[in-house]
Amino acid sequence: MSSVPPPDGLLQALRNGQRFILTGHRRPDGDSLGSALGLARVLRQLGKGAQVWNRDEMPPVYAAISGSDRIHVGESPPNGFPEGFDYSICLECPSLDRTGLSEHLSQLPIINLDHHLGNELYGESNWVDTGAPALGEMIYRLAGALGVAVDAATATGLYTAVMTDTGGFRFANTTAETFKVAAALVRDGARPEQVSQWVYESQSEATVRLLGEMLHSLELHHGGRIATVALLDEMFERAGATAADAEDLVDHPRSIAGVDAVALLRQLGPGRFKGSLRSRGDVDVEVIARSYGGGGHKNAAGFEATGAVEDLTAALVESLRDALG
Ligand SMILES: [Mn+2]
Repeated sequence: MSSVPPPDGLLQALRNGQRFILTGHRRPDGDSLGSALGLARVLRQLGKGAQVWNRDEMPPVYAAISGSDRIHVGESPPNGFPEGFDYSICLECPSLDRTGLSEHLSQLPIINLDHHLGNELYGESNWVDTGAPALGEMIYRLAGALGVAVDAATATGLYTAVMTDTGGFRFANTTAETFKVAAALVRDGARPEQVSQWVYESQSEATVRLLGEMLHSLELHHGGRIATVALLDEMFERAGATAADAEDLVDHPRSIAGVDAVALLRQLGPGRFKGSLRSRGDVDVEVIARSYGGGGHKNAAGFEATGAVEDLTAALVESLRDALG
């Protein structure tokens, strides 16, 4: 797929502006953080001021990326905003409200940089390349277009972005072009073993113990195509874990050969559960989540429900069986 080059208007805005505020989406991920911190460094190399501002705290695994300790976090603006800034740069946000900071950011002209389908082109300047595996890859090209040589710290941020958005170079968005960019970033100083250790091997002990608890509850249904798991209050207690430690555990049962759909019920209180559904390919779990008043995407959705865990599980297995056909 041929890539969309950065538009002239964007390059002009970045050259003309002196101080930039950069923000990503709520619940920041590796691509939004690595791209924002990378672009901030590129802008500083051009002699500009750049401040990253996110509505939500980042996951601690990204704390080692250079500059992450200087991100301004929360709803209230950093010092000097908006009068001391020329542009708001929104990264990885298909719509402005995904920042959680729309009212503040729209006080300045907006630059919109993204690779998601359905971007609403809400900026004064928009650069959206849906063929890019990660925004970090676009930022690398942008640095080149601005004539900035990427240093090791910048390369590390952008490598983190590309690695996480491709699931460690495993997802369908991983192309020959992705490896070319990754090779360039490694040449510029990113260290693959270091970044993968930060992202994939820096879990809390409580998370791994909670995984063990969850796997004890694993049951397979419908000829092994549906997996159900539960996380009950006593499991959190035994593992010494909190809700934050449970974040990505639902993805584990999907790694079983033959499993096409997963349901996790996580206890929120007496008789109250958060349901998380995951699926592969055409199996639509968003419809099921919506029937419980929740929502999400086709292959990843969630909801809240009350009842006994056994009854809720049985009902979900039935719905998933229908969805699988
Ligand atoms: Mn992304």
